[in-house]
Amino acid sequence: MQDERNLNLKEKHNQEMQPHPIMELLEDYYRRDMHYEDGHILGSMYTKPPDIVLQAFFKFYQTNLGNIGLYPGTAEMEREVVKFLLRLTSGKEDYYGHVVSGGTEANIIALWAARNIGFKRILCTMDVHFSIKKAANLLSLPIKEVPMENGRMSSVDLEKIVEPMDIVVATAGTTPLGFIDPVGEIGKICKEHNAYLHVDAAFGGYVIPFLRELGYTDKRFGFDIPAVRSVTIDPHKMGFAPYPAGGIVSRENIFERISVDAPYLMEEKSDTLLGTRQSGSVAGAYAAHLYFGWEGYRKIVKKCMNTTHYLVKRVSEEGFELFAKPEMNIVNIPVSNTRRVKKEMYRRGWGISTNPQYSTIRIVVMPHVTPEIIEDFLKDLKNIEKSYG
Ligand code: 0PR
Repeated sequence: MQDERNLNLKEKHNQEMQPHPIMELLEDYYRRDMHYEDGHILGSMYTKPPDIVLQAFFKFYQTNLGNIGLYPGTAEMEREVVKFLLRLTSGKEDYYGHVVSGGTEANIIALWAARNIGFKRILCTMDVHFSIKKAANLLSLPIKEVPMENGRMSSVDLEKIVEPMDIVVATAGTTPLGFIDPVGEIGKICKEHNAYLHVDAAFGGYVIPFLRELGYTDKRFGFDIPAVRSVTIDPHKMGFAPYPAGGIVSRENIFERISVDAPYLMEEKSDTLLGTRQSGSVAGAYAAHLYFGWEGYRKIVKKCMNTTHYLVKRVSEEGFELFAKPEMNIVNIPVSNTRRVKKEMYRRGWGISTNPQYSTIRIVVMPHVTPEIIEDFLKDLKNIEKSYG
């Protein structure tokens, strides 16, 4: 009897200790992926969130703000997250916003609402994120490219091109270079010509306010510029929230412009693009805001900028050029052949992205990109570039 009980306990223990066969199978797949913890992903605007943030995510991972009436608690957290986004974008507490699946959905919602208000054509630069092109295609809106000056939208050219009822998309923290379009000047032009101004600050929204406080810039990008009507700002980039957490905030209620009736739901309407919305990430974003706080985000931006400057210094010491002086924590290094370097670096375990239009590789200096990682990376990059002379 005693023996039998011991055996059962032992079996139970074994079961607890042994990974489930399904997990063993998944482990194989997991091993083939890259992981932020390894520090070798250098081309993404994401980093592993702190444990408490992941706990928050898993506590709420079955909530679905697509049926908001069932989840008043999560809905209130969404409002708290939006309040923080409004603080980052110099908005007022009674402005509008949603946590959505990412910058792509946020940009689509803004342009969808603008089109429904009556705006007719998109003006943006070549460096705008490709989600704007998706939105234009979905919404059957024509796009016209505004030339750039030093990698930023040229307000002189914008002034020549813009027409009433255009939608101007300015980017605060461009995907390829991390540059800030001159949103203040663009705003004046939009006001004069009755154009809608949307700002894509998906990445820069959690960076620029702190760059300002740290004295790196005096640029503005948010609602303190009167023409700005909506801003994309993503918690799952420099907000360190888990995917999927994009953000869209607006001065007027743009959401009622895209709202549809959903009579079978508790709240009987839907005013984002998606139906079901993974809302664990709303709790994740809220937890990240509580965990870091304003001061915490400023410290991280400071750390990322210090590492950015370290990278810039080491790049030139190692005999590489720098494509342009970084405006935030994105650095571009010219290479001989972007596609080959990306492939060769991947073979050596690095996840980098490239800007073929500038013949550069692009490093997003997230907190997991440390000086030690930079040293290893430069060693490999040097070897690859040397081997191709
Ligand atoms: N706006 C800007 C300025 C962006 O840089 C991005 C994405 C978006 C909008 C779209 O955001 P979602 O991807 O959330 O829809 N930029 C990221 C980047 O280039 C996308 C990304 C993320 C790419 C992780 C690769 C990756 O591994 O880093």
